[in-house]
Amino acid sequence: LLISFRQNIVANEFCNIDEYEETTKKCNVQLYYSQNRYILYDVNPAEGFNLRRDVYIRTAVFVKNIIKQEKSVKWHLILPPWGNLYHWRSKHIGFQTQLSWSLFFDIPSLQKYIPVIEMYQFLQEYPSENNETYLDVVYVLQNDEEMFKTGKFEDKNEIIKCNDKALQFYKVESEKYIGYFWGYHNITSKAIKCVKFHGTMSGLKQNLKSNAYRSIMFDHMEIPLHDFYGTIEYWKARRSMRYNSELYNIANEYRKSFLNSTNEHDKTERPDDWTKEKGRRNAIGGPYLSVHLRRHDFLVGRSSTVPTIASAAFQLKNKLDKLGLKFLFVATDATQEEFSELKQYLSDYMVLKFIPSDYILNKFKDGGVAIIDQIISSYARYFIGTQESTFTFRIQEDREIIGFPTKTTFNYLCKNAEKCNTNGQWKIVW
Ligand code: GFB
Repeated sequence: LLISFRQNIVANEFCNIDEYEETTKKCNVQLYYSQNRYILYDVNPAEGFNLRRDVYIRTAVFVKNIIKQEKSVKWHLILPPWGNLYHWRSKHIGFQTQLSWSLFFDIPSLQKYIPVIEMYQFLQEYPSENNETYLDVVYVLQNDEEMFKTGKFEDKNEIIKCNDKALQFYKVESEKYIGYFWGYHNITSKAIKCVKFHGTMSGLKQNLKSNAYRSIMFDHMEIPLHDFYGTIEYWKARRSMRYNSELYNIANEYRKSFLNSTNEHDKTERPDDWTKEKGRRNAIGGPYLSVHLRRHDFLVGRSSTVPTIASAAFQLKNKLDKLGLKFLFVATDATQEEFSELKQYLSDYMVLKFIPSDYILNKFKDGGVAIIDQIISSYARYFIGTQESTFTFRIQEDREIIGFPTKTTFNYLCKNAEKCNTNGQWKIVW
């Protein structure tokens, strides 16, 4: 049946021009009897943890739409292992590569939004040949530099000749390309296609070709934008990103022990199941102010908005006094010297930061410690963030979900103590 069908399809609806082979006059597609289809993706190596979390949301909403539109096959999204991130600098805990999503997130919660699978599970269930997993195709998405030069932007999804020198994938034999593939040496691809892309996620639908490909990978998935940012669907995907329950437990223990904060007291109790959670604005939060004090590369890259430690201390002191609070929780990537300097300026207050035990750091790595900082910050009575930091944005989203009044959330440190122009308020939609 497969053979006769393949012979009969010549440049018909199943056969796109790039799959039609002139020599054989046949369509170079394979039909699969299994209904499972797998979407994989990776992100530009330079991007940080919290932008990657946003790329997941874009992709998850895309997959949700595909599932609704194409019901004849079973779509799965493969969670790209975490690793090699520029900001994950703790050296003594070994390599921070190929970390599974379950270390940071609650997989059953993610699965209540779309069918997701960890990479190691995909490698177990996907057919392999000689212990090698062959993806059917990798689309390497690229920005259209011309549009950035001219400033004329229009949607584009065009297969172009790959610039082999810039390409991170190498042909080793016919229908076999090797590349980084999250550090897995046993993953290869049968085809690599370079795509000049501009537009939103839904523009990728035409690349899926579920009748031809069973596994489709998109590299540089940060390039397609949200179809609609901040919609109910966006927030559903965001709400499904509950953290690993152990990270909540560590953060809750810290809140209770050092900040006199519990969910019962603070009116921040939530159902275990995110789909049962309802919109509200009456969360009170623990009796502390929290700040995300972003330093490090922001001191150079964002010098026009990042305050000095002295100025940050001044702004925080004002707010602590206004709110009548004595406790300040600091989430920060500041050096110990910078933190000590801040404490000196604020010696009349209890200034705290979370210091992980060796056990916690070894187990949950820099990514897990960052999430613990984010959780503690998200339960504070009042939060002040750093402008333009995606780390701050994720805390604000968590506070929106928990149910705080917006005025306690969308606040930023300014370069100087005067009021400054800050980003918009991305309020939750239920
Ligand atoms: O997550 P991220 O992309 O947020 O990068 P931005 C910041 C990383 O630094 C976090 C660490 O993922 C953490 O590893 N970090 C920052 C922190 N603040 C804290 C904190 O309060 N606590 C802990 N534990 N860790 C992006 C950069 O940063 O900004 C890009 O990733 C680029 O490279 C862009 O520079 C402008 O959005 O703040």
